[in-house]
Amino acid sequence: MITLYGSARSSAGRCLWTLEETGAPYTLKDVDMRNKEHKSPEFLKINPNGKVPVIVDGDVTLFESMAINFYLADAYKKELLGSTTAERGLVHQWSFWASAELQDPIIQVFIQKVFMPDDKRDNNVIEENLNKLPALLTVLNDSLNGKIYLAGNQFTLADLNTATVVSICPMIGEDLSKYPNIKGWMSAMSDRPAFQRYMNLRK
Ligand SMILES: N[C@@H](CCC(=O)N[C@@H](CS)C(=O)NCC(=O)O)C(=O)O
Repeated sequence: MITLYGSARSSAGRCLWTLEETGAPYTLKDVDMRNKEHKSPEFLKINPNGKVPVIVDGDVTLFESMAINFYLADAYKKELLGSTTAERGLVHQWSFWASAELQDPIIQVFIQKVFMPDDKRDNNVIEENLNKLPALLTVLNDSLNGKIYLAGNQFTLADLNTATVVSICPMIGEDLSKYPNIKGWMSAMSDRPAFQRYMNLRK
């Protein structure tokens, strides 16, 4: 049985969505971050970084949400990895792009707008990072031209790993209606039963 440590509202969310897509049985173990459970000696044994998510699956213990997703797909639903070498290349490309390029500016704005008290909020950080988004979102929007999925003709981790980052945009006030292909693609993502089950766990 797989155990996923973390809450649906954290980076563990993308692993939860992947688990729901695979259909593999799992247990979700909430980590009480307010009480610093993620820094406890017990937790540090499974992730010395003191962060969620972590999965334990038999002898396998893994941290880093994207790596966990690749492991889950490889172990439980290989279609999510793409069906040809070229598709697998694209799945890696979009997953690395989402985590290395798109995620940071979005998270920087999210931290300032959602977590920072009014008197500590740095509007320069917000502006600087919001300014990075049009170029990035245009790349994604243009890449989706005439396409349903980011890699090949089926849903893969390219879509899931990228969509989990894009899904933060409305929470930081980034208007996606300027990007019709992204809007349509996100709407197809949210129609997926596994996505809906994951969203129910966020409530
Ligand atoms: N790159 C990591 C990021 C994990 C991460 O930053 N998790 C946050 C919650 S969303 C966390 O545990 N933060 C606690 C801390 O930094 O002390 C991943 O994708 O798994």
